Amino acid sequence: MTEREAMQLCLELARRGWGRVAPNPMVGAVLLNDNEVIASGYHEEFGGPHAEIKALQAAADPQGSVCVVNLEPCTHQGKSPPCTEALIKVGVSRVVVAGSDPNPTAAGGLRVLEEAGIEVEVGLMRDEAAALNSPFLWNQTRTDVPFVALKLATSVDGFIADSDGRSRWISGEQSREWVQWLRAGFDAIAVGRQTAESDDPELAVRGDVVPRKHPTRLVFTKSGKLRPNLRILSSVAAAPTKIVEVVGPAGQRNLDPVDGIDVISTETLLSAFHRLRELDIGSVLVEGGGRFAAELLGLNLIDRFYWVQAPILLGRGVPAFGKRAGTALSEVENWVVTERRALGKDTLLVLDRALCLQV
Ligand code: AOF
Ligand code: ZN
Repeated sequence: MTEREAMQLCLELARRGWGRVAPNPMVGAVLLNDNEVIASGYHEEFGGPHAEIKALQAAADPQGSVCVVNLEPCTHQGKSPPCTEALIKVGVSRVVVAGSDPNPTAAGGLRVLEEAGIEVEVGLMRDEAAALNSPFLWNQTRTDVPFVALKLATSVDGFIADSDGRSRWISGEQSREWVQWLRAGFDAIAVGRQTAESDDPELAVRGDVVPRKHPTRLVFTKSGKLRPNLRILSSVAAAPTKIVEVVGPAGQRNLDPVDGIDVISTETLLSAFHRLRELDIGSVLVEGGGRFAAELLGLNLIDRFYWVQAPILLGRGVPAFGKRAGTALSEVENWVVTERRALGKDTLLVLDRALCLQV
């Protein structure tokens, strides 16, 4: 196996930490000896051993091997001793990393390794590794708003619901299963009032990945009104739930209190996202609807799209994005395709804002 293939394997292993390691990054490590994999490991649980330690523990004789890992090994005494120390102690000959660690507490590993006489290479599959850990990287530098991803399932002609407002089911079964996996990795899942009322989703996580913490369910409302018998509001024991009421400059609160549900009242939608970040919500998955999505886009708050395209044409219906200001083609922002694959009969496209990948 080449070092590049080993890095690819690191990313696949790292991804197994989805839903379990946040706010830590997802990290995988592979030890190579003469281009043969002698051991591998990944960061499995928040607070648990780091990827390099798991790989070293799994190796019979790691001395002289090459350690391939998608994040700079840490230097800090955290919940476990520093990975750099462990790598130096067993005498690995070379360390290949995808990108450096922007967390000031853990950073500096590459220099420490070099000073110990270990050959170091940085940058192999940097973009792929950055895309994997965008929410982590975002939260290291941006402490004002969470990382926000928008998930949308549309017809080929760009509708999220038919002309009667029905959206069940545009996407196929496999896509819906994948959404369960996706939700598990976010701190919060959000919908606008209209979607909460027309789809009445529970926003639960019922997939194979049991999240370390169930994502907080968020319903955004501007009018302050919310039908009281919604499934989200009547299943508050199932998951943390908050209503975000954007009250505007007049500041009038309209919402009747609902048992077991926190209400966040803010003047603007942007200040609501500031408030969420203050509450330690570092990543939000927005699941609709079109108007809410358009508003978030208008505020430049969306960092990632998960777009599921179903092979159907509706002709008329609810557009994926409500009214937005136009942009000339010459001035348009280019998004980076970080994933493109089939989900059964549907097609998944993941787009990241270019700035999220600059690390
Ligand atoms: C690594 N390998 O597998 C991971 C690293 O709280 P701790 O002690 O687990 O440290 C968490 C920090 O360590 C995290 O914020 C990030 O900077 C780094 N993560 N480093 O060498 C790993 N998960
Ligand atoms: Zn470490």
